[in-house]
Amino acid sequence: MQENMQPITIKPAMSLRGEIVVPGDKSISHRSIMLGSLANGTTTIGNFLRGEDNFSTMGAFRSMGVPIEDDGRIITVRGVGLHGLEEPEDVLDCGNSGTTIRLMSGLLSGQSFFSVLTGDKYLRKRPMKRVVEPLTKMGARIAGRGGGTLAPLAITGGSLSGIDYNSPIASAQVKSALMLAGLYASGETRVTEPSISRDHSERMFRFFGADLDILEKSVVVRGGKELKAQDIVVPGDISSAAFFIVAALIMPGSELLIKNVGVNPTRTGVIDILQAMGASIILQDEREVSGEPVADILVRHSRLKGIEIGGDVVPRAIDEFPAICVAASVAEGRTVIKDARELRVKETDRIAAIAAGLRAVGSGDIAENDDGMEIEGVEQLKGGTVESFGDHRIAMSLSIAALASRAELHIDDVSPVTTSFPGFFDILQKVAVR
Ligand code: SPQ
Repeated sequence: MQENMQPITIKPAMSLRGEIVVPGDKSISHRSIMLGSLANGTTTIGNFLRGEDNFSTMGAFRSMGVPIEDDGRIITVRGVGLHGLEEPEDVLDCGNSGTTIRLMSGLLSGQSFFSVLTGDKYLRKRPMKRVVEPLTKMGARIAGRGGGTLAPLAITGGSLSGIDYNSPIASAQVKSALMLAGLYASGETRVTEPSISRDHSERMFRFFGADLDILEKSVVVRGGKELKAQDIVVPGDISSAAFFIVAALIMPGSELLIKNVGVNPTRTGVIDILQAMGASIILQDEREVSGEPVADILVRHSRLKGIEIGGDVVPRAIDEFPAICVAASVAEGRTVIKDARELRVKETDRIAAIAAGLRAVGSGDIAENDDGMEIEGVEQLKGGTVESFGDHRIAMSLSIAALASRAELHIDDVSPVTTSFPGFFDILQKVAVR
């Protein structure tokens, strides 16, 4: 076994019952540190996600001279203004976080100093050309392994010019990298996507007073306008809630209330997909917090059926596919997932990883395609031994599959769970009825 691996054995449960709160949204937590650092004045962040990925972002800004304090409840960011970042003394370590490295590459391209971004062995395999190429068109000077396509990325900051970029993929990371570069560019920076990806950057740019237009599938940023510090409360992460939503749906007798979850329409694809499969999911007390829609989510056990999933809903549910695949593995009939090639370039190849995991626990027939997969549902999974492939979402998806299995399940390593969901196993323990 490798050092620091954390194996676990999970026993089946009868149902999930009770009320839970999931930690703050990972995407919004990243962006709150970034914009808080670039703003003038003091930003406070409540319900910040204290996950490894967000600590990577926090560490990077601290290394560039931004005072960031954490009193255990509120994060206080003493913004240094658009032009107040300092050259970091060392390489910036983004750990496992694609969001950190890609968004930072946009931001750092517009600074007046040199910086290097790197990450763990998984991040160093993930494609960076998607940000390096358009940033280079804006005038950025970025060198990296593989001809500038892989981290480490070395960035010589300088002056940038706005571009009109048609992104070939729906990616919030590409869009946000260009938006951050756009804050420093002359003229307008326009990004258009084939379908809309999560719009947390757009919402937060507006919240901090940036000069931007939000159009249907495009965003336009005009640089130079100073940002104003804000008090932010981060909603619960729907991507974290998704594991418990699926677990409650597939275990007879379950009824679970998940309080305070972000239900931004660019993130609720998982709810739409599961409802189309027959899920009982009800949004209660819908409200708005810090420019983001929030609700409580009531989930009851439901008999699910296989469906076809593809098109615009895919980017709206991209991180929830491992959990959706678990739901599909016990649904009646066949589920077909298309247009989801992006799953192949996440923390791991999530199509291959979840297919391997589900096969190992006795799923029905699974066919892997280039851009998705087909899953034949079975009555019940069997349990067994599986691998997480170093991916937090694979580890948590297989953990919920374990609850609904006939026999116990061994997972080789659940240490990656702290990337996005510290406390996951405590909550699981609290609501699982055995
Ligand atoms: O940050 P990272 O490692 O890329 O995290 C993931 C995840 O599962 O937590 C993807 F692996 O979420 C991305 C998401 O898939 C977070 C994100 C964001 O905050 O902007 C956008 C999505 O990625 P992309 O590539 O579609 O832009």
